Amino acid sequence: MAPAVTVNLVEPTTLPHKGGVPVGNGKLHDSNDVETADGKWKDFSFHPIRESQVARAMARRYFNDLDTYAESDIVIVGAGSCGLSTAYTLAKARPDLKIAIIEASVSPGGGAWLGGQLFSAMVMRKPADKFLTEVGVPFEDEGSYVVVKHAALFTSTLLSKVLAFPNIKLFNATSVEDLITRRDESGGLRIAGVVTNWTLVAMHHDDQSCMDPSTINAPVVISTTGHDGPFGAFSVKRLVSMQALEKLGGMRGLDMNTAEDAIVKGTREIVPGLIVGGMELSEVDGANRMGPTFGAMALSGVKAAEEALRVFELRQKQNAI
Ligand code: AHZ
Repeated sequence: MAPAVTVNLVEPTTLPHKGGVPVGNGKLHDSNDVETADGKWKDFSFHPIRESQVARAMARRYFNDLDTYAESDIVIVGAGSCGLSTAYTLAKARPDLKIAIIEASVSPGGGAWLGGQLFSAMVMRKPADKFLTEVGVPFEDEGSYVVVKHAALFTSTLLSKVLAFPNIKLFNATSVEDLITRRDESGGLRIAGVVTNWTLVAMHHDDQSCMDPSTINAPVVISTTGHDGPFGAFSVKRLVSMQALEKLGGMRGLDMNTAEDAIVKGTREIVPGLIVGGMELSEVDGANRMGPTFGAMALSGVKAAEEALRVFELRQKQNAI
């Protein structure tokens, strides 16, 4: 007969945000800790677990997060270099705000895992080095620009900081499929949240029916979905199709000097409730692309956070109804 599995139940505590679910206290057994196993791996075993504990540990937290963030303060669409820089700046400035990041891909980071082409190093022109110092990413100083030895070091460091904020939830493998809209008394359009679906579901709308989406209400949405492509420039293309923008300017050819300044300076609220940053903005303004220099993505994120906080109280009041 198989030996009975004995399960150690741990003292419940709660997650930092409201309505938290119980989590373990993280204490290890002293009998088979990794330190004491040194040289005695034959006797080593993991603490016992029942499969349902694993399933519940994941499901309970995920559904609690869906519940908690169904009303968010700010939604960031896209977790590329601009979206992650926005999230870091916002969460640090306003730990009281609930910030949801929706990322279509399983892996957050967008195009920032490589520097350019398939090269490793990431180049940022000054003064974007200030953002690297703030986040704790080491770099080589080359005078007017700095070089991070691997783009993945930038993205993994920034991502780890972003995910550590208790007021941020990243929903990856989740796509924004539409925008929630409201009309004010004079008929003006305002963005009031996002319509979401699991990306794998979103990819099968053509061959499966009855796969309606879900929603997140928020007074401010920040869209950073990159330049046009299968998933890119999502929100601004939707603004055109709902006739809230007449047309897109279309991203222009590469000019590093012009492009980076234009993206940072132009990061703004395009329609009430929707701020656009990063390369998505190049499609609205007809700005140049900059290719493999990433300073504008970091500082557009900083500007997007500033713009969001500038309009937040007003949009929150308008969104109360
Ligand atoms: O998966 C996309 C990527 O991670 C995500 N995304 C796109 N559409 C989405 C949707 N719902 C949820 N509907 C969506 N997520 O958005 C992220 C965009 O990241 P990115 O790296 O493509 O854009 P960015 O603006 O943060 O950085 C652009 C980097 C570039 S492109 C460029 C050039 O072509 O010249 N130069 C630079 C520095």
